[in-house]
Amino acid sequence: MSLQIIGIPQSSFVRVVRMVAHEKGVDYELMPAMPHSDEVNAIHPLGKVPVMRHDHVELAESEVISRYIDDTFDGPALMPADPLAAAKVDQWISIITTAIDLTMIRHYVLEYLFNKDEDGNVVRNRIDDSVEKMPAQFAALNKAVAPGYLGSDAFTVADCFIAPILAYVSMFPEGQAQLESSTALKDYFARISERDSFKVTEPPPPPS
Ligand SMILES: N[C@@H](CCC(=O)N[C@@H](CS)C(=O)NCC(=O)O)C(=O)O
Repeated sequence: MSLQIIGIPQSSFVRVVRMVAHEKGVDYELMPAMPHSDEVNAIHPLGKVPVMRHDHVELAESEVISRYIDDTFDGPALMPADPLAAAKVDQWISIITTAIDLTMIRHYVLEYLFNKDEDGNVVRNRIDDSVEKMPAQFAALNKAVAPGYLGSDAFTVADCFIAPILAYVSMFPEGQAQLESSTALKDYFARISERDSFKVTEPPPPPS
C-alpha cells in the first residue's frame, strides 16, 4: 500500500508531514479527514490530525510520522547524521510543538479565524496575550536561522515544522509586523516559500 496521510490540508501539522513527504520525494495519498472523524479516531487516541497509514503501519503525531517517513524511505536525509546536530534540530521541533504552535496558531490564528463574539467581532483577550509573547519567539527564531536553516546549516524536519506556522501567522497584522521586523527570519521564510514542498502543500484559503 502507498503512504496515506490522513487529515485536513488546512491543518498546519498536516502540512508539516506533507512537506516531509515531498522533500523525500515520496508519493502519498492525501485523505482529507477532520479531527475526531472515524478515520482519525481509529489511529490517534485523541482524534488529532495528521495520522498516517503505510502497509500494516498506522501512526499518529506529526513528529513521529515525519521521523517514520524520513527513516523509512529513500531520498535526502531530513535529520543530521551527527547526534549533536540532530539534537539541536530536535530542540527546535520541541520548542515549536510545545510553545510556538500554541502562541502563533492555537491562541492567535485560530482565534482570529474562529472565535467571534455575537456581533461577529474578533475576541481580543487571547490574541493580545499571544501578541505579548510573540516578540520573544520571533527574536529566538530570527537568531536560530543564522546557520541558513532552523538550528542547522541544512534543510531538516524542523524547517517543515516552522514553515506552515510562519505562513499562517503572517496572514494577520501583528504576526506580519513581527515577521517584517525579523530580517533574517523574513529572508529565511522567503527562501523556504520557494521550495516545491511548500508550494504544493499550500492549503485552501481560510474562511474570511
Ligand atoms: N501533537 C499533535 C498535534 C496535532 C494537532 O493539534 N492537530 C490539530 C489540527 S492542526 C487537531 O487535530 N486539533 C483537534 C484537537 O486538538 O482536538 C501533532 O503533532 O500531530
